Amino acid sequence: MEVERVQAIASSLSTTEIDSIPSEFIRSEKEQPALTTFNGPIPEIPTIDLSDPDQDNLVRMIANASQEWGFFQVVNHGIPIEVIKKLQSVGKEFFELPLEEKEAYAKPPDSQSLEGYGTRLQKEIEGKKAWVDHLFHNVWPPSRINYQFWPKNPPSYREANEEYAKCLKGVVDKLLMLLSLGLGLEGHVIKEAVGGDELEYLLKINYYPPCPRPDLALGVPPHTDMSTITVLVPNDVPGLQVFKDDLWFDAKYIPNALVIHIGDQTQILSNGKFKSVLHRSTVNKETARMSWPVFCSPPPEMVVGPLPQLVNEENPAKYKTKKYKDYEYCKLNKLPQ
Ligand SMILES: O=C(O)CCC(=O)C(=O)O
Repeated sequence: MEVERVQAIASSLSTTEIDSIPSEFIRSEKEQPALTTFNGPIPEIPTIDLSDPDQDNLVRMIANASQEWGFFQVVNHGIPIEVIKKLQSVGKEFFELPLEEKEAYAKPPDSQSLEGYGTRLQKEIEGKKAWVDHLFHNVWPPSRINYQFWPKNPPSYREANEEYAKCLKGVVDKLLMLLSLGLGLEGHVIKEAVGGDELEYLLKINYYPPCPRPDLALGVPPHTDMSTITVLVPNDVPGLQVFKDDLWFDAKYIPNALVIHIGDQTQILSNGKFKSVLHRSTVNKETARMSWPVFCSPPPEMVVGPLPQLVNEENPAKYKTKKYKDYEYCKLNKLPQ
């Protein structure tokens, strides 16, 4: 095993009476959620009704949210509630299996891909650990699926995930079209620039066990997503925070909404007009938090850079044009792009 699972650490602590956590999970004062979360009135983080028949209005709302926050939630997105509930229940069942059963899906030590059950994702800054375990596997396109990493238990895991992926495609296509229109381009431009129907959907399940000191630890540390967009389903335990104007704001839990993160590839394509949101997650003292982000990213060989239609002498390219796999390598290893 690469490192001890946080779920195992949490359950060993729950048998003691002491309210403490191992020091490698205690964040510096600059990062501790109790000291850095904004306490005043929270500005309205955009919630967008995706069933709005007025397309111009939708385009405007999504473009504004992507420019100002790089983050919004969508309601009336068309994915049936039962499909989302099944995705959540099979994921929860998997994380409630005994550790040894989950280890059968562990990410192989020398694997180049992110797929598998695991704990550490990126190089740790200042040696600090994140209070979270995860499972990653691709859900689309079929040619990129490796069922080796899809749990066989519960038996309905595969059906629930396939159903969700099928429904999600419609939402992602619509969002990419609206984002494209919001840049003043034809609706197909962004999707084509990130691989068209080869756009890859990587599902991650985050499992944040209850934490005796949620004031000191973080779930996922601050980061932007390297994807084009990320679509996230949370459980009902709040914890996602977004950074804006130098402050960390709690994103409120909206039942049945999908959370959308603008990722680095959209920031690059739009030459900085749309912003990739810096976000992090906090943890809860009593209850396990879970989330299901799907990172929609270009295929590894796809070359991505600022769209030529958006670059000119007054507005030169702000980012390099490079293969997505090279972008990903630098990001995961915290190397300059
Ligand atoms: O759990 C969350 O709400 C955020 C998860 C996240 O940002 C990630 O897994 O990259």
